[in-house]
Amino acid sequence: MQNDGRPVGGLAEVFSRTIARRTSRRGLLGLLGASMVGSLGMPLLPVARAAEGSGQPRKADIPDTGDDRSCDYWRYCAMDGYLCGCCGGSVNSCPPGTEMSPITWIGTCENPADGKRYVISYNDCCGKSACGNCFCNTNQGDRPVYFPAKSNDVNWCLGAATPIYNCSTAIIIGLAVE
Ligand code: ABN
Repeated sequence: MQNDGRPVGGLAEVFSRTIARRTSRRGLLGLLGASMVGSLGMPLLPVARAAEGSGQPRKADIPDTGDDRSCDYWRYCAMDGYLCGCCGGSVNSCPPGTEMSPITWIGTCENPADGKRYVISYNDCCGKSACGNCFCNTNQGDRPVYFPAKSNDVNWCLGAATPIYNCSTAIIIGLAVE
């Protein structure tokens, strides 16, 4: 078949002409927009449902009390290290220039604000020499270092890119299941 002197495949031409006749440009844009909005929402749905169904509170809903730069703060019940909040980081984050250890020691601490027990992960921050501020050694549930899996006296930076220990965080993992 010829079109303006250019050859066009027969079946392809019939197909594209049919599509062109049946759709408007606005309609196509609408369809494209709807599919983009739909695909954005899709990955969120299972995540939202998982959080709802797990029985775990959302982090933002956990009540809090106390000074997270003081060793008395409830999340530090099983701490052994320098508080990252006194070292340029925070209770949840490492100081600039350090990286969080991917392996960690966990403890279970009671939150005085709601009387519930939470699993706390004491991730070390690694890559700068020991901070030296706010040393905290509460050790609840700690066992001698010859039980490495139950001891907090371990440099978890040994599992990071650099073994140099700087400070420790105390991150809420979730409600403890007794
Ligand atoms: N997990 C805190 C720590 C770091 C280095 C040595 C002992 C304990």
